Amino acid sequence: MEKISRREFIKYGAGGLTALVVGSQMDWLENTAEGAVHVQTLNFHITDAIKDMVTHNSLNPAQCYFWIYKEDRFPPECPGPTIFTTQGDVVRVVITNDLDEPHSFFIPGIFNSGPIAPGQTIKKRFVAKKAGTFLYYDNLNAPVNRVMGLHGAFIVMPRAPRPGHNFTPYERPTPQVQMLFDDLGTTTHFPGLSWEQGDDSVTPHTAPFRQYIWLLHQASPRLFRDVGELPSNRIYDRRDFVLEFLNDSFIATSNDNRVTPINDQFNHKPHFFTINGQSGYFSHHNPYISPHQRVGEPVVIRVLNAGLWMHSLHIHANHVYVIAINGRVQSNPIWIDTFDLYPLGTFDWLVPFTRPPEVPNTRGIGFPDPPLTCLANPQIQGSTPHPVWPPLEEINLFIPAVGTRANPADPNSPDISVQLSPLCFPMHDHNEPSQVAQGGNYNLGMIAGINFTGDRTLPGGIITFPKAPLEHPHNETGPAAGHEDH
Ligand SMILES: [Cu+2]
Repeated sequence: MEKISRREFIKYGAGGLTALVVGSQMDWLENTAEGAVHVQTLNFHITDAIKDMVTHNSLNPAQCYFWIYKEDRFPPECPGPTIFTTQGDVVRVVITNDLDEPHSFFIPGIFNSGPIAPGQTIKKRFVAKKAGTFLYYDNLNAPVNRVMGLHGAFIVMPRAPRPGHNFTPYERPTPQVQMLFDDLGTTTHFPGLSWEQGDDSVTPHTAPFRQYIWLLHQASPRLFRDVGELPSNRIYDRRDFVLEFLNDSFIATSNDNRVTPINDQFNHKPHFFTINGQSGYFSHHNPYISPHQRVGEPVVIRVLNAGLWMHSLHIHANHVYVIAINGRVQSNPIWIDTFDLYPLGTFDWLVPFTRPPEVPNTRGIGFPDPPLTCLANPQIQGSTPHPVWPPLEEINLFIPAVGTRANPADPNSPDISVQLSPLCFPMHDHNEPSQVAQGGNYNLGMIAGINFTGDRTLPGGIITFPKAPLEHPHNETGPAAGHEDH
């Protein structure tokens, strides 16, 4: 029987929306995974699915076949749901293998299901004995089963902070990482909140324990399809898989109708680069991927690489502290804006959410100092010299001007002005091929962002930047590539 017959169809990726909390309910759970489902047992089926990738539309079919961990309570998606738990909690798993070859569920240093035969269901329990950032994945026929999509993030929070100290993400932080978290919200360098502090008195409210998962992956539609279409008694050679994924000869894929013949075929290399299963616009604008916080609201970003390519993530607006690499809490948490991640690796970033450093302050970059004063802007009537922060001139700017119509001759056509608020900064991968999809443009690749929605460190109190009104849904301005309705 061809396994392809029972595949499920993924139309809209959830992109980090699918979070599960297992075990005891600790304080940190309250908001860290908003919308998360709280369960006592994980119910997984190992199955397959077809997914619309970022360039998919009626002119350019771009779908990809995956093997996935499908949790009973969620729609199918690659990666599997993010699982949050607390150190010491017992996690129960019920896993059924619906595919034609053995599969497994493996968390390094924590749990190994061993091979689960086709059609078999296993019931097991294990203890989440270490706090940290882990990949769960299928470690059989490595790396084929993992790269085909059988992976997800497993996050273990510590049960308590060290006595007399703030929470960190770890049971035994180094003194340096502990000091960093103790300094958040208590020093002039880091005014605002600590990591574990929320604030319900502001709108929108600020969650405690702000944390984000960036699970990186690469997808090859033709290679994954070929693996899926093998007869049920055969297993894809893992050496061939790696060689083809990394070294298949160059192919220019394009659906540009000025080129004949149109080459919309894929080779065995990856053509799609995803964060939590999303690319481009859809990851950059996903509130579960790109942090939206005010200055003074630090967040942790946990980054994992489930694929076979290395990535080098460059974040803007803030330098970040690398607080753990591959589970090792750092004794010298370096302050950087770009960091490499190799296959199966993880790192944790602390994003302090200080004032963006391009803002000129009396002492230089990033400090909560009095901002410098700029001259009057001759292009703005009535402009007078004013402090450069908060950036009122920028966030009150609309491009093009308010009242600009999509069709200038039709006063009823949509107003296409966009407010420059909140302040959005990009995160992109310096491994350049991952910036595109299908040989396409930059905005379809492995990107995310960081958004400044206000400032809680100003002498005059907390301000929240206006949210740009969405007056014109995309269907008024013509079809967008990808994710269109069928
Ligand atoms: Cu860069």
